This record gives sequence, structure tokens and C-alpha cells, in this order.
Amino acid sequence: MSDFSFIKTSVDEQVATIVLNRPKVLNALNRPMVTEIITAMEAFDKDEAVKVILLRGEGRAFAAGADIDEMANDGPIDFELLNPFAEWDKINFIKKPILCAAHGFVLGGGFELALACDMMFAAENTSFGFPEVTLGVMPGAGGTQRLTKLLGKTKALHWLWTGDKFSAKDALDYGIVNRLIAPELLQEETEAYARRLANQPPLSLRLIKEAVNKAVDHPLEEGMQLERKNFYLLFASEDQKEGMNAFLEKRRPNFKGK
Ligand code: DAK
Repeated sequence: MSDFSFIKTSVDEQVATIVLNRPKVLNALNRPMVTEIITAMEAFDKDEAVKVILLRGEGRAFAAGADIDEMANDGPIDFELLNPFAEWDKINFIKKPILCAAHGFVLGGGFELALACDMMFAAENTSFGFPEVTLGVMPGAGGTQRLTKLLGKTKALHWLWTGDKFSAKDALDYGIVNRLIAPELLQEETEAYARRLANQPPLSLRLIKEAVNKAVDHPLEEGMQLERKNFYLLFASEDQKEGMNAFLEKRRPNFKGK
């Protein structure tokens, strides 16, 4: 995967990293860049050597939003014909854990991309926000929905209506961010966490992800049924036998993802 123009990718110790790489424009997300991110995610999702996907930004920001230059002259028919949301929707189908290391600015579409990840770690100096309202538009790639599910209606409306930026501390208090980290340690600590997940049994991670996502959007009974199905399924895995035998034999398990 070396043919990318707007991202960089690498794999180390079963952790695949995707780096947003348009630092001169604070990683503003143009359409080819979004396609590259999704292409890389889908390839890593199928790659047996990868257990966890990590997303971060080069330069001063994670991403300061969608590329305003690119969309300034767009009309609704352009969107209908280009169908750009189809690309974004594909993130929802990635089965492996996706971690986001956020820093600098996490705005607009950049915030929507970060919220589409499973967990977010943020540098203490990060600013979050949805400034779309100040441009005469509104978030369109899940921002109103994901923010409201996390914050509740009244807080979400405040940030979406004003377009104000909020701090990393606010993001932590709202449950948007898992942990705040000193900026110089963000990459190292997020990678360490990713490696920790990479050593967990991969089938458990993916079926837990599916069940937890079900809890966000569906009634309890439906979620419980999926949880039970996934629970049964894991007893068909070699890793279940290995994990339980290792416990009984008082040794460390060697998980294979099978
Ligand atoms: N788009 C294009 N260029 C951007 C950009 C953006 N979102 N954000 C920053 N840049 C560029 C700046 O124009 C500047 O370029 P030069 O002038 O150097 O050529 C360079 O990055 C550095 O930015 P600044 O000089 O402004 O840096 P400052 O530190 O002074 O300010 C800032 C940083 C983040 C406060 C400021 O750059 C800023 O306000 N940026 C815009 C933030 C914003 O409004 N973002 C929301 C965009 S709307 C969709 C999916 C999603 C979306 C839309 C459609 N589909 C699937 C259809 C999402 C929409 C949005 O995100």
C-alpha cells in the first residue's frame, strides 16, 4: 500500500497506522484523501498480520475539517452524483478495533472521522468542534448524531449551534475521549495501548465491537440476542480453548485469531 498521495501507512507489531498527511492545510479532508483512508482501512481489516488500526494526523492537527476549497462551489446535485457519504459509511463496517490519536484541531469532518473510530486518545492541547454552522452549513457525516448520543440533546445543540471549540478536558468529561495524554507522549502511549489490544484474542475483540455497537443503536433485547450469538460463536474458536486451557495450566495464552 504505497500508492497514496494524502496519507501514509505502516504496520508494526500487528498495529497498522494510517497518518493523515496534508499538514500544510491542517489535514483538511478532500475526497481522494477520504477514499485513501477507507481503502487503507479495508485492506488492513482483511490483512491477517494486522490486529488493530490506528489513525493520527501529521503536523499541527488531526484534521481541521473537510476541504473547504473543494466543496465551496458544490451543489446538491454534485453530492447526489458523487455520493461521497457512501465512502464514509464504509467505516462502520470495519471489524477490527480503530483507535484515534487526536491532537491540535479536530474540527468538522475531522471530528466526524474521529468519532467514527472506536476509541479516542487526545493530546491535552486538542480543540474539538463543529464549525460548519459558521460556514452556513451543518455536519453531514454523522456529527449531529454521534455528538448527541454522547452528550445528550442540550449540550450537543450548544456546540452545534455556536460552532464554538471545546477543550480536550471537556471532551474527556463528555466521554468523547478515553484518555488525555501529554502531546509529546500521544503517539507512543496510543501505540502502546494498540499493541496491548493486538495481543488480545482477535475474534473476541471483533465480536465485542459488534455487540457494543448494537447497544448504542438498538433496544436492549435485540442487543442481548446478538451478544448471546457472539458468545456462543466464540466457543467454536481455537482461541477459547487456548485461553481457558492456558488459565487451567497456569501459563500465558498464545492466541491465533482462529
Ligand atoms: N479546508 C481547507 N483548508 C483549510 C481548512 C479546511 N477545513 N482548515 C485549514 N485550512 C488551511 C488554511 O486555509 C491555511 O491554508 P493557507 O492559507 O496556509 O494556504 C492552512 O490550512 C493553515 O490554516 P490557518 O492559517 O487558518 O491556521 P490557524 O492556526 O490560524 O487556524 C483553524 C487554524 C483550524 C482555526 C483554521 O484553519 C480554521 O478555522 N479552519 C477551518 C475549520 C473549519 O471550518 N472546519 C469545518 C469545515 S466544514 C462531507 C463530509 C464532511 C463534511 C462535509 C461534507 N461529505 C461526505 C459530503 C464536513 C464539513 C466540514 O468539515
